[in-house]
Amino acid sequence: MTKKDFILSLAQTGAVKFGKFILKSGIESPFYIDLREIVSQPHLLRAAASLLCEKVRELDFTCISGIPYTALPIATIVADQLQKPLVFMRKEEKIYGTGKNIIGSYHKGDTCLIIDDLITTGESKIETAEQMEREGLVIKDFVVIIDRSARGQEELAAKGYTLHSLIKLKDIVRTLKTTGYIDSDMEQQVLDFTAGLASARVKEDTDQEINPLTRKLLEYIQEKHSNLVLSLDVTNSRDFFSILDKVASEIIMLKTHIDILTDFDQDFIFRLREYSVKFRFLLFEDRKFADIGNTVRMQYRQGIYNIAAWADFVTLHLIPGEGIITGLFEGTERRSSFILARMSSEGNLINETYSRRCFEIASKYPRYISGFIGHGTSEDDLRRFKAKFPPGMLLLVPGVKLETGKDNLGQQYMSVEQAIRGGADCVIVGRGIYGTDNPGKTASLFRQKAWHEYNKREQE
Ligand code: 5BU
Repeated sequence: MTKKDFILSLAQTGAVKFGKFILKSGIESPFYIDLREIVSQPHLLRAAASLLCEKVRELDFTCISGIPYTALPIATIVADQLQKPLVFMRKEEKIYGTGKNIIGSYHKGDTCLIIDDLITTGESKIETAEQMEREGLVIKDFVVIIDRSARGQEELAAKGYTLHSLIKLKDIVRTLKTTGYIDSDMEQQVLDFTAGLASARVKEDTDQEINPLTRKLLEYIQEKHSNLVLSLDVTNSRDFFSILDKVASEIIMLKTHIDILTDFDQDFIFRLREYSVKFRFLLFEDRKFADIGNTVRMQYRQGIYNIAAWADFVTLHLIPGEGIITGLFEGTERRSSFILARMSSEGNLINETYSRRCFEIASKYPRYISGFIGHGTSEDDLRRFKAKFPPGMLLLVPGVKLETGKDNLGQQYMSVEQAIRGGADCVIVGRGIYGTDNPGKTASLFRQKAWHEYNKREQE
């Protein structure tokens, strides 16, 4: 099948449509492309694979991969036609961190060609390439059926990857216009739309409800020139306040695990509040609630710790579903939370789908949620994670030290610079500060490094 016939068939089967379509972002588009349909049309599937084979024949690769789901059956046919091994990444089960994520066999250092159906932005392609590289493959080239992106090729090139495409959006409209399938008005609308998207900057959502505690935290950051959250994980109040004395002026929030204290009493909370008022920092109990709404409500508002009475923020898992949010916060005043959208510990079970669901749910409760706890395998990985946040949400990164590394119980550390450059609004540091001989001086160093990077980032 020729490229022209292939384009016509795409329009005839409805894989490419023209009209008015509301995209996920809320923007109205004059066209819509969904190539999933071709997997059920044997002649199109074969045509796509043959055209791809011609395109990639001269490239240098030892194995082939298709990005699930649509590109996977296509890549299978290409691999068969070129007699090359097929490997592919698990889709929804991608475990952040380590884990065997590739199906099929290969040798470390093999070069893999990645096939996908579409490219809209280069972002998800880069993410896939980096994940495969972490598993030991070398990625040089991508080939897609349709390139409808404004800058995908440049974005990939900036990371050292080459994008090849069978068809560009303008080939589609040109072919369909010359064959009378669409008129010149529609052709122009599509071209204008893509040109507009290329230059459009994401609009700030000004109507958005700003969480008062988010605002307070941002004020403290500016006022104290600090993005530092101290995780003061010591087990007696004498050590606790002796360290706090030295670091209180450096931090904008104090993170506690209140249940590790061996001598907890009401006086402890009284003193804690005095410090937080005097030194202007917020209180953050890292309770990691994870039960049904009715239980977390009691855990939060009753019991000897009575967390709701003093903690500005708490952490929670969304594993029980949305009920945990209303259970915790309905009827409370000025209380907020951070959702665990990723964890810093090695081999944790959080995957991309889970993180994405956290973002979707959190976006419905801006009154009770200030942001997410997250971590990354690199600065870029963290940046891409944060790019998916709903507007106005903050990123706090634990597992931070001056240098990268690990402890012997699976904790993984990013450096302060990596965390802030990757988008952290605050870094959470525990042993990196309280475990040193001079916590005051170390806290000051962390604060200065983080603040320096934060300013550089915000000015870019
Ligand atoms: P560290 O001493 O800097 O490793 O302590 C980190 C703190 O952050 C500690 O209190 C953990 O319970 C907390 N933490 C974390 O390390 N990683 C996570 O993903 C989350 C919390 Br959530």
